[in-house]
Amino acid sequence: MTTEVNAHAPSIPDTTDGFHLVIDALKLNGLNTIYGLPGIPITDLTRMAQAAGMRVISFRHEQNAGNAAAIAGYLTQKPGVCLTVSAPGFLNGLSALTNATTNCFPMILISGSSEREIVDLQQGDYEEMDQLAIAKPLCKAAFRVLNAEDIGVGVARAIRAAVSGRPGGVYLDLPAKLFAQTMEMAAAKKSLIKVVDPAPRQLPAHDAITRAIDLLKSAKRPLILLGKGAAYARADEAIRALIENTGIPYLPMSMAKGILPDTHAQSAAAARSFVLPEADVVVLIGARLNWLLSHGKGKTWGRTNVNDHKAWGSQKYVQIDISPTEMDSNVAIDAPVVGDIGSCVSALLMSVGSNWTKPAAEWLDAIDARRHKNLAKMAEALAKDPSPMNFHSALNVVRDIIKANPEAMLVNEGANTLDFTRSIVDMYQPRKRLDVGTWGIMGIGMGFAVAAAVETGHNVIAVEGDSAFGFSGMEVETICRYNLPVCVVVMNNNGVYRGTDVNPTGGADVAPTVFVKGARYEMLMEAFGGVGVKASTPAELRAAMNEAIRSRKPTLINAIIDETAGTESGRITSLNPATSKILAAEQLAAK
Ligand code: FYN
Ligand code: ADP
Ligand code: MG
Repeated sequence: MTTEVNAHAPSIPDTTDGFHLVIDALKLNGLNTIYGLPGIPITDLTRMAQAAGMRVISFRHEQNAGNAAAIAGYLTQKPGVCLTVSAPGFLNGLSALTNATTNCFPMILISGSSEREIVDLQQGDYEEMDQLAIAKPLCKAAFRVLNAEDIGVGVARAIRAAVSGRPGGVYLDLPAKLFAQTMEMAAAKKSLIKVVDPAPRQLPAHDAITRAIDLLKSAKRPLILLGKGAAYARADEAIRALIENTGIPYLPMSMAKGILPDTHAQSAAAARSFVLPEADVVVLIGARLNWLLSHGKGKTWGRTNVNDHKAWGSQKYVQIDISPTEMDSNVAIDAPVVGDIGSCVSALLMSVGSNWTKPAAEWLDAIDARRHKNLAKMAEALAKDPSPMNFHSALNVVRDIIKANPEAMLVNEGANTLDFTRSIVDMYQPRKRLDVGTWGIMGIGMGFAVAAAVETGHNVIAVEGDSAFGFSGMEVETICRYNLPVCVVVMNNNGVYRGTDVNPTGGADVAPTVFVKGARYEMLMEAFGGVGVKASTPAELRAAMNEAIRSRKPTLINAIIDETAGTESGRITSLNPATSKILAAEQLAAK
């Protein structure tokens, strides 16, 4: 049984209903945008939300709406709201909710659900599913509201759970019956909660700061590692001051690029594989020692030989994080600093003062040498103009465009497309680079692009592998429908990783990694009234991108890349068991 209410039905004076209470509760807390997809039982909720002045952005698939909500949360520090129908719509939104939780993005997935009485007895309701139970292990918190008078509390709890402490995804289950429940207006108003201080500052303990400073003073080869938690925290000025006042080199994780401009003299990004094993004290700021940092172990950190000076335990860590249980999750953390990044970095900064002894020239010079070597190598690769284009020659254009338009948002996914873009395209401002994050998820592209445009109003450039684009490509209709300034660049090399695999049996099916050759992705955008361009040279790509930035029209550029360009899994080939086996066999054969 479901309840659909006519949005235009006359309401009884001095009463309100569940629909309006949900809307009022969200608006009261400054949540004025919904990313979603209408259907039973929330169609009228989307209509009424729009009628009440909320921005309702409708998608073609809930996963993309969910990804939009998640990145809206990252960009605004307010939970992004995704609204879906029951069971299948809910499940479609769930991967985005889980990804948000993994990445520490605050979002609330609100799903309508079928009738509890029927679902719990498994009597076969329309879209029957125990959504709350399914969501629980996949997000930070999950709540259900059964009575209209509890909507205020439900929304307040969802907001606090999403943004306080370590941010994450929250599920809010709203059964269909709730929406039609009525309440007397005065009581209804009183039941709503405007959340005061939803993400309270968490000050670090004084002794934690002293311990961290003492360790840092003992360092000969210190390094600061910035993660996306640091970008999220919006402590840009304090972080910059800490880095510049101490003179310590820093390495940005992918989405932390731009907190300081990538061209900053202290950036060690181009000397990554040198600084990680060589540093003796590493300060992690909003970055976890997960797979992206090889868990603080192994070759990446120089730990190959237990007898050398870089053996286990010789590298020391300061970790700044809001989550106390993050400490020691992979290696021992010698100086944990638990608190919000703004407060922690400011406290460190006070102790650093103005006459901190800069790291030894020997350390800085060694980094500079490695950095300049890599920069020169990069410059050489970028200067080439092969035909067809390769990743370098195409991304060199994107690099120039971002340099000229540093306020533009850059969305990036794929394998080679992701890895090459990360190292080739310099970022100049914080929170401009939005990518696959902690999970290496594909499919965030168009959802992130829509939300980046909606939340910031800036031009959005989405650099997409041809495979990655396929996961959310239908949302180009959404981009056209809302006339968003999004320029999608599809790096088209005819397949997953590359387009050259062949079916070893000689059968009619192409290899699993190969797509239709010569696909006309640009026509997808044209189908909905946007601009489509096929670009086979850097000059064509540059002209099309410049025009997209100028016109702010929805644009898709099909950038034709050499189909032999690209390696299996980009720079993370070693994580692919089959490939590493083949590589090992090849290496053995070569010996
Ligand atoms: C970096 N580098 C540069 C520059 N920036 N050289 C010149 N100029 C510039 N500006 C160098 C850097 O020193 C490295 O060389 C190399 O380029 C790569 O740098 P990057 O990208 O920072 O480092 P790396 O090794 O790729 O980083 C590891 C990683 C990253 C795991 C953090 O790969 C990552 O975020 N991966 C996500 C992958 C993913 O999720 N894929 C989606 C699934 S794909 P050296 O120092 O010489 O090593 C499914 O198949
Ligand atoms: P990256 O992938 O860029 O290394 P991670 O997602 O691994 O970044 O790490 C982000 C970290 O930042 C998480 O451990 C999270 O708890 C932390 N974090 C997020 N927001 C804040 C904040 N405001 N203050 C302190 N720590 C935060
Ligand atoms: Mg490809």
